[in-house]
Amino acid sequence: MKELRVGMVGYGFMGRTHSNAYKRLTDFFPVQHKPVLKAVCARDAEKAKAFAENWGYERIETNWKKLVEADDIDLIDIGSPNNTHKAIALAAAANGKMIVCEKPLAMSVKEAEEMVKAVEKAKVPNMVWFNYRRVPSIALAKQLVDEGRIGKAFHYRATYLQDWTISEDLPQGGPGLWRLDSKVAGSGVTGDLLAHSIDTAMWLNGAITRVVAKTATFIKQRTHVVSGKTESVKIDDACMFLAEFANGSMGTFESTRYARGRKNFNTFELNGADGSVYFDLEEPEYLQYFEYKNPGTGKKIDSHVTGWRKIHTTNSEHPYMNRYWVPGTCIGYEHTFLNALADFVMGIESGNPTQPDFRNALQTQRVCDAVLESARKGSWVKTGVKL
Ligand code: SOE
Repeated sequence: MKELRVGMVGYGFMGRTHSNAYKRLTDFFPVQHKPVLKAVCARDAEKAKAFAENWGYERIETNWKKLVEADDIDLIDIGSPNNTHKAIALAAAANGKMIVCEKPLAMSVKEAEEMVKAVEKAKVPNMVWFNYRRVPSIALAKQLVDEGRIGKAFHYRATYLQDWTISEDLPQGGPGLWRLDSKVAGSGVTGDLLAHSIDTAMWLNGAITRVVAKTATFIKQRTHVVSGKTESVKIDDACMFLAEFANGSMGTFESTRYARGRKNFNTFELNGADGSVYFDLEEPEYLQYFEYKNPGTGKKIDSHVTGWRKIHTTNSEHPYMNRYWVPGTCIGYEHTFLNALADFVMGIESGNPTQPDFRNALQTQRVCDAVLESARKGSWVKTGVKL
C-alpha cells in the first residue's frame, strides 16, 4: 500500500465531505493508495486546529503557499471559496502536486483556461468534485443512455431548488455566507447549483451549444459580515435558461434559492424516442425509467404493460453498489464523494484518468459564463463547448 498524502485547503462543508472520503477509501475500495491526512490549511488557526483534531489531520497550515510547497504532500484538495481556486491550483501544479478541486472550477472561463493549461503542462492528475455523477442512480442513467435505451433525445429538463436565502435579515460574506458575495463566489445559483445540473446534463446528453437566460436578484442589499455595512447583492438568486444541445434536443434549466420548502431539490428528466429517465435527489436511491423500445430485441414494449419503472438502485449490479451493503440497503450523500475519490485514485492506478478533469469542467464553466452573459444581454449566446 502506497501513501497518498493529503493537504486540504478549507474547513467548511466540503472540507468535511472530502475528509470523510479520504478516511473511508480503503475500507470500501480495492485501491493501492491509502490517504494520509497530513495537513489542513485555513487562515484562522483556531478553526484549522479544531478541524484537524476532529478529522485527524496531523498538522495545520495558515498559508496555502506553504502547503503547496510542502515535501510531505502528494495531493492538494481545494475546498476553499471559489475566488481562491485559481491561485492555489496554479501553484500546486507548479509544485507537481495532484489536484482535486471543488466546483465550480473557477470564477470565469478565463481563469478555468489558465488552470487547465497549468495542470496539463505539469502533467498532474486532476479532478473536479462534481459528486452527483457518483450517485448510483445517476450513474445508472448514464449506463442506460450508453446502452441506447433512450434513443434519439428530444428533451432535457433540470431543476435545482433551495430556499435558504429567502430572509432579508441574512447577511452576505464571511466564512459562512461567502456564496452570497459575488467577489468571492463569482456568481450565485449559476455557479453553485446550475454547474451541477450542467455537468450532469452534458455527461448524459452531450454538449450544450447555445443558451438564452434570465436571472433575478430578489434581495438587492444585505449587510456584509466583514465590513458590517449594507452592500449591494450582485449574485443571481435565481436563474432560468433554455438550451440547445449538439444532438438537436432542447433543454430547460431552473435554479433558485427562493423555492420555499425546497432544500436541495435536484432533478432531471431526459426524454428520447425509445425511452425516458427521471431522477430526484430527494429519493436518490431510485431511478425512474420508461422503456418504450428495447434496444436488445429492437421491439416496442407491449403498450398494455408500459409504465414508469422505479428502479431501486441498490443491487450489486448497480454502479458502485457492489462496494457497499446487501441489495435493498441504501447509501448516502457522503458516499458520492467517496465514489468520486475512488474513481480518481483508480484512474491514477490504471492510467485511465477519471472524469470530470479540469478540461472537462472547463466546458461546464463555458456554459455558466454563456448563461450569465445571455442574462445580461437578453439574447442567445453560443457556449463554445468542446467535448
Ligand atoms: C449550496 O448550498 C450547496 O452546498 C452547494 O455548494 C453544493 O455544491 C450542493 O451540492 C449543495 O448545496
